[in-house]
Amino acid sequence: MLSILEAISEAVAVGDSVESVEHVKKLTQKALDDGYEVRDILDNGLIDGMNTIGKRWVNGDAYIPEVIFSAKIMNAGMEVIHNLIVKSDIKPIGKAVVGTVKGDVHDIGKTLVGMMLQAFGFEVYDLGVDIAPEVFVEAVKAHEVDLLCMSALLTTTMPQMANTIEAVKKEGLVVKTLIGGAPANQEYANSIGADGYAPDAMSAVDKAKQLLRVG
Ligand code: B1M
Repeated sequence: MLSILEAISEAVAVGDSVESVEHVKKLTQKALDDGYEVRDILDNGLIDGMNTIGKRWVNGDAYIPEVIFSAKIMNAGMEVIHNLIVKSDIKPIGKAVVGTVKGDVHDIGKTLVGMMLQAFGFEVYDLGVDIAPEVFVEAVKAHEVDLLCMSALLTTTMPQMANTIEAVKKEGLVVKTLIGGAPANQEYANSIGADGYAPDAMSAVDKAKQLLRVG
């Protein structure tokens, strides 16, 4: 018999109907009720399932609509976690803008980072995907945020993170920059002058708190 986390992972990876969305919501709620840590549910349940379907797609064993459907199912599970933590009434500890950089439409990891930041006490402005440097700059100014979070999933769009940091510096804005996404790493963050890098959504929360010296 599958453990609850394995069941969540499988529900995300092989989900193919509207029922799958409800199924993963129930399983996620049950895992929370059973006392599983949020990080565990994410890493060994929801994200594990997304990784499985991702690998199947890359190997030619799944089609794009299946990947997109899995993403929807994963987001449904995330919402359950998000609602629960937000209900715990944590006061905002900082303001952050999040977005996926110009030319890149991958939104799952970015959305996850935004949701987790919000869930753990940040006021979050999620700009969406394909965000140009000047749009990030305008959002930082408009919302007077402390933290600018950028996600890139393609090696070809990574340089947009550097361009955005350059644009922010050119404007003389006082804001910490945090980057992430599969092709990014600490070395790259250092090379483009980002203040921080995080490999996953939970680490992004830890890093954000560290950069802003809060929480
Ligand atoms: Co695309 N894709 N994709 N894709 N896709 C990848 C990224 C790829 C690695 C697959 C592969 O070929 N092996 C590859 C990139 C290769 C490269 O450049 N190195 C790739 C490619 C090539 C492409 C296209 C070019 C394919 C094509 O059209 N020929 C195209 C590009 C479109 C574009 O953006 N212009 C494309 C399109 C798509 C879909 C639309 C089908 C779909 C996206 C759907 C959506 O997002 N709504 C898609 C998907 C789903 C993937 C894979 C399978 C899964 C990505 C994902 O959502 N993972 C991916 C392969 C893979 O990664 N295994 C692949 C789950 C998510 C939770 O992880 O986003 O990595 P991730 O986020 C992680 C961490 O990276 C981190 O936290 C999250 C975990 O907690 N993180 C941060 C992310 N952002 C962060 C920010 C932070 C901190 C941490 O601080 C600010």
